Amino acid sequence: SYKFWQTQPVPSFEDKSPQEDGPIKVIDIERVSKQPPPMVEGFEWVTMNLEDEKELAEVYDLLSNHYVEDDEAMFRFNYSSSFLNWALKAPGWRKEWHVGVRTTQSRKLVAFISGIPVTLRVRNQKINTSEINFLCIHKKLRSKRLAPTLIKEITRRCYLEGTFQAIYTAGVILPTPISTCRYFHRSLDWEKLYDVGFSPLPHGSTKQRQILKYKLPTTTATHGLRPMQKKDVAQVQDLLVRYLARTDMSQEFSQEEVEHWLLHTDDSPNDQVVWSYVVEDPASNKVTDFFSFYSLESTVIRDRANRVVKAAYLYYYATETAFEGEDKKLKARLNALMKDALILAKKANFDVLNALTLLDNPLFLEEQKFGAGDGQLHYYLYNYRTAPVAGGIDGKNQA
Ligand code: YNC
Ligand code: MG
Repeated sequence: SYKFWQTQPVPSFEDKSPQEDGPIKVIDIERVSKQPPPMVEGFEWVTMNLEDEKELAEVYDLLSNHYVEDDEAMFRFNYSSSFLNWALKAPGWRKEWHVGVRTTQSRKLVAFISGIPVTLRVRNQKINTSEINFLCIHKKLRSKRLAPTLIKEITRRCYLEGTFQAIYTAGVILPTPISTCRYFHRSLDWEKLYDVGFSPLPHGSTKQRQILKYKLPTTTATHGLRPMQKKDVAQVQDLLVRYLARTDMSQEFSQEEVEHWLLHTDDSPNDQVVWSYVVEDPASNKVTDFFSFYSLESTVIRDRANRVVKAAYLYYYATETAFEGEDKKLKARLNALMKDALILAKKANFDVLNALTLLDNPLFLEEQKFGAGDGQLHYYLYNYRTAPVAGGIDGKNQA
């Protein structure tokens, strides 16, 4: 019955599509509490300092043991420390939006929630938002209404900085999704996925036939395809912003953000988070296309051998063919690019490439042998009313 959510500035399930887009509630900063809400006896609020390796490792440990699992509790996301560095220290990040809860006695981190600043475009409006992610409560503290307290505290901290809207995703249904995507999976190492229980053997098929089905060429086919470099940032940003403008809702990227999200490198090169490639026309030196994917492993929970599923997630991409107004040409180009993305992900040793039903993905999912998963991802806005949207958002907030 959504005891907490019905008190929040979000549309209820019954609400009609609004006449006009805009905030649900006007916030007066003067009236926002300067104090956090009371914490349960024995626990305290903390601001995490993720520049400190030890504190980053504490967030990593909490999430790797207690974050999102599938419905059967077979797999759990294992966001790496370099992923957290990437996702939580995006341009404009604030330490106050990395909120933790510790036990007073032992100082153990038992809960976390985060936000990063994002300029969101909803149709033709640009909104200053906080992207909320990594809400996590230790398994022993579940169902004690701690989640609403964490949400209220991150809300207070956003309001204090003059950010009155937020975007977030969840696998669960809350009032009220503005968009819903489905997960699709493309096997790269079918046998491994079968062995760990991720992929079933379809009725009437054989292991050999499944392996053959997903076999890929060893080299890419697109002329002019190469890893993205810093010199490409301006062209990629221009292409991406134009490409995303075709959707109802997307992040509005600055050049600094494109560099961060597509070219991030961490101290340890073994922990690469994001892979980005461009297609450069050799005649004009123009970047005509790009695509990217990021790495997010899942722990196989009850596996004796402690294996992980090495998953790549399709991230942003764009192509000039999108502006030529020929659907067939766009479809063919995207299929060529995505086939190369699969080849490169396979080369980088990933077991599977995952994608959501957003952007132009429906144009290639089937042809590239992606299969529908059981997971859904619902998108939400906090304190903003708008009609349902077709998404151009990235789904990086996996849940
Ligand atoms: C969820 N995922 O409905 P009602 S996604 C939001 N997002 O409230 P309790 C959630 N709300 O129904 P538990 C939620 N899941 O009574 C549950 N809720 O109104 C609501 N799992 O609280 C739920 N991470 O503390 C109910 O539940 C209330 O102990 C119940 O804690 C929940 O990061 C949770 O899936 C999810 O760690 C923390 O189960 C816990 O079960 C857990 O009794 C594993 O809570 C990890 C997991 C969630 C990943 C994510 C996005 C979070 C968005 C939060 C909303 C942000 C709003 C915008 C704020 C900024 C505003 C500005 C400006
Ligand atoms: Mg709780």
